[in-house]
Amino acid sequence: MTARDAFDLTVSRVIRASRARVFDAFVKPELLRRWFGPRGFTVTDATVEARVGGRYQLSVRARTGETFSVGGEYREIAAPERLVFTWKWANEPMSAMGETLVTVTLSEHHAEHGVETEVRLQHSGFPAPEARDAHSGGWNASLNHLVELVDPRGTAATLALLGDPRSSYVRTVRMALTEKGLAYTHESVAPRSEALLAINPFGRIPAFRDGDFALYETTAIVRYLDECFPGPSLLATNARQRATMEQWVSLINCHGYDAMVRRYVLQYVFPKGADGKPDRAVIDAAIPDIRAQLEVLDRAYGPRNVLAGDTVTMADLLFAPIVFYLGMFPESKALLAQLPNVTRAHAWIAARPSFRTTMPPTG
Ligand SMILES: N[C@@H](CCC(=O)N[C@@H](CS)C(=O)NCC(=O)O)C(=O)O
Repeated sequence: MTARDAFDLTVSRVIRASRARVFDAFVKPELLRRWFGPRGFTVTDATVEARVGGRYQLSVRARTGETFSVGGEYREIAAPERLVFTWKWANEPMSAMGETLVTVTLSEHHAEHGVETEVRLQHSGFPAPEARDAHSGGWNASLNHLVELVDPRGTAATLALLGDPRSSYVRTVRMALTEKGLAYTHESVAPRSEALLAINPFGRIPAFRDGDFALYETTAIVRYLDECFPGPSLLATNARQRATMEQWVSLINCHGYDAMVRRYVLQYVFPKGADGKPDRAVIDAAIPDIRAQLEVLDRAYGPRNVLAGDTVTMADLLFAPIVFYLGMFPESKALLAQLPNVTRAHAWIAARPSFRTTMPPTG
């Protein structure tokens, strides 16, 4: 490998769309506006003069309000297979790296499901490996966006959830995806399966992919979805409401899941006691903890149906799948019958499409 090779970046994707459609997305400003930039960024300006020697300029705004502009000149335009343009940032410190070159090559194949295009994007001439690496995330994230724009499956072409649908944590993420109105693919895989371990070395479900980007831990996934996609916010908006949401998220993750699911529900679902029966001692020890937690949550709800703020948040999405299971087993069912606020709030969230369409298989 030469020193020069080390400073080039190559990113590729196979997209279920024709080459002409993908090519258009690179040169038509109305399309560029819809995919250019990482998740959570908005294109504020896309000016394109698509001819050799013509110039382009793209500006994006981050959620923080910071804006970044990049521009350059077209060196080659061979529709629909090759596009070469220069690339120079207007903002410090990126502008210091000078002018680099982007070469996009598109090749079309006919696959079983229809036509597909392989996009190969080479960004070359970086003065240092750090500059090259700084562009990898941005291009990969932008190409995820591009896939969603041109692939008829939309976000389901990039967003994939892995995990057994009976898991309460998997259901939390499914509910979040539904609340945000996002299409996704769902692969029902068991904890510690090979597919799972490829993303999460701890083998727990759920795991998640957004194109090349892989993630695990439920709250991290929900936060990512919330930050990167439009749709209603699942994280309460003002400081006190958000902190209250965090309090319940933390309580459910650190104590609630342990008592209600691990030490109780799972004793019924995967009995480990004598004669293949639930272990009575484990269940009896969990009940007082569950009662104490549910009583606190019942008071927290008061007359409201959500745990923080005025709308559904990640705290409700974590709790609802657990309450669903508590309603199935005798001791917790009896406890819920004494807790009118938890019961009412659960009935409210259970009527939402995000809950109804994510029912786990029973049995
Ligand atoms: N902290 C993790 C917990 C995930 C978790 O415990 N998932 C359960 C299923 S609900 C699991 O994978 N259990 C199998 C195991 O612990 O080996 C998250 O928030 O995603």
